[in-house]
Amino acid sequence: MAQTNSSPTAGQEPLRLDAAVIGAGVAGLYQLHQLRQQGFAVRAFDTASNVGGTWYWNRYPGAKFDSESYIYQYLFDEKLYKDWSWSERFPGQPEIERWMNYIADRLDLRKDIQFSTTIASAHYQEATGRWTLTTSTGQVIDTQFVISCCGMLSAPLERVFPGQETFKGRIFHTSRWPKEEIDFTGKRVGVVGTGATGIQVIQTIASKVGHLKVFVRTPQYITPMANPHYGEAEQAAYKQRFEELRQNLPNTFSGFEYDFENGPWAELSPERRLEILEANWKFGSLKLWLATCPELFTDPEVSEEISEFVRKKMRERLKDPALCDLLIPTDYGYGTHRVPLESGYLEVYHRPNVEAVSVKKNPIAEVVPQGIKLADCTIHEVDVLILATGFDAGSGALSRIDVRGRGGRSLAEEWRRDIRTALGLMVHGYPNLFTTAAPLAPSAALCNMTTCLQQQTEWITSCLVNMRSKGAKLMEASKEVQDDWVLHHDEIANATLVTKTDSWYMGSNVDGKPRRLLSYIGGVGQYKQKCDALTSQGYPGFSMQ
Ligand code: NA7
Repeated sequence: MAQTNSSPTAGQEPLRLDAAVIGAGVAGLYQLHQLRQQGFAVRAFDTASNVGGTWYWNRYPGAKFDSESYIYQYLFDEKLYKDWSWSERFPGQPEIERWMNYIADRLDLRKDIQFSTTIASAHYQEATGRWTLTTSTGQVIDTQFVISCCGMLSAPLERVFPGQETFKGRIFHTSRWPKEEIDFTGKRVGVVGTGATGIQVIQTIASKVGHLKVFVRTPQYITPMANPHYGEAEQAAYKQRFEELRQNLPNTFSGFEYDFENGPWAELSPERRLEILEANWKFGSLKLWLATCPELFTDPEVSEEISEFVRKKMRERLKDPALCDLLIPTDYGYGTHRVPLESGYLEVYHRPNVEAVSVKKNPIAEVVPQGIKLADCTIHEVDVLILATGFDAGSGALSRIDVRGRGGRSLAEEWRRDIRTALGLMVHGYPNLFTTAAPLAPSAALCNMTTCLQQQTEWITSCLVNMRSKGAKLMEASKEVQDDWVLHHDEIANATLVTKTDSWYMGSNVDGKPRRLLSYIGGVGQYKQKCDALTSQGYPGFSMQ
């Protein structure tokens, strides 16, 4: 195996690898571990100075899981699972980052990770059938396989408004939050964005700032988080379920522990429906969204019924009619984009130091030195500006690398025209490039990420091992298999209400991004079956030579 922990400089001989893994988050760490176990010369690269991926970068106040902690863990090793104990059901970023460090240390992964290294380009070489990767400092890597583990929410939308550079206070994007403590005492703070991130920030800092202005464009349906503390008894209880979780999670609709179990919604009495909705609401997780009934995603009447259930809950908490108008969605259905969990988010707006500013009809025009200027020229003065403005999701991370496949074709250019993949695992024209959390797989959005990333990285490992046993050097998705997958994906996606709503799920948050549901919505279990069938049938539609 190659020694991969030397410190690189430009001008050195290219580093020769079997596999280069881009990213040292949930997918990258496990991919590295698996390939190393299989005896491949592999190194992971990450821009960050430490492991964690999403959980390294998103260290903004209040960042936490929306997945239950005990299902976000890896399930490939019982002892690794059970030797870690969570302090609560939905812990915060510091604890999650500690867990990722625990994984890196326990599996002794650091010696094969090159931190503070950005892969700037990845070019396929027709002559050798290998890839040349170049880092932003000029280091060259010559590798047979490239495995993208760079995450589906890792390309932040940071330059959102003209004039940001003129702002005289500090400006933060949530996913590039500094490591040092930020003191908000007495400060006038503006937050743009009320997605899952904005909500976590807002509910966390409201009591710490002098004055908070939240600029609201699209209101969100919320679901309250029930977040009990875990002592030894609770930890022992969930650990006991290891085998059950390991068996079940990969076969559910969304990779969570719950699944649809109520039967056809239309056959339930109104009383029974309400009972289910109340129980799922009280459960305090994403269950209301992901396991009430599949009709929520496809049937406008069911969608409206459940949306109205949530609106009523929100109205009960938001006493002021003006706030109800501003903060309760009416023009799209519950769960047609990501549902955020919250803890006291709505009540924040009752605080005297918090103000919601609607920017729907009067949008933000620019950032000026003293704050935010709206289209009607009103200026909202703030000392600190927090942009919780989201990501170029799914395709963004890979598109920001200059990826060139056969004949110099550019992945970024192709995806600017149309985002197509073969099961979100490969792209036609880019042999030996494997992708995780890429478009058109459940891991692009609709999944408990660790469930899906384990499944994808295991599929990739098994593929590489299969190739090696056959003496094959090159694998590529045919155009036909990719076209078939896109067709299948679109058929399922277009039958849902998700495709009728604007959000990062549809790419509509990025100007000019092709509109397509980023995530496969046929279900995590069904997706796994399709991937497993490819393996067992010898990868039909993929060339292996
Ligand atoms: P999201 O969900 O994409 O949210 C971004 C927010 O920023 C959303 O409220 C946007 O409003 C708002 N936004 C973006 N640009 C503007 C402008 N120009 N003016 C006003 N408001 C704007 O990102 P998050 O980081 O919250 O969450 C991403 C995922 O991370 C989340 O779904 C979880 O899976 C984890 P809009 O809705 O576009 O009107």
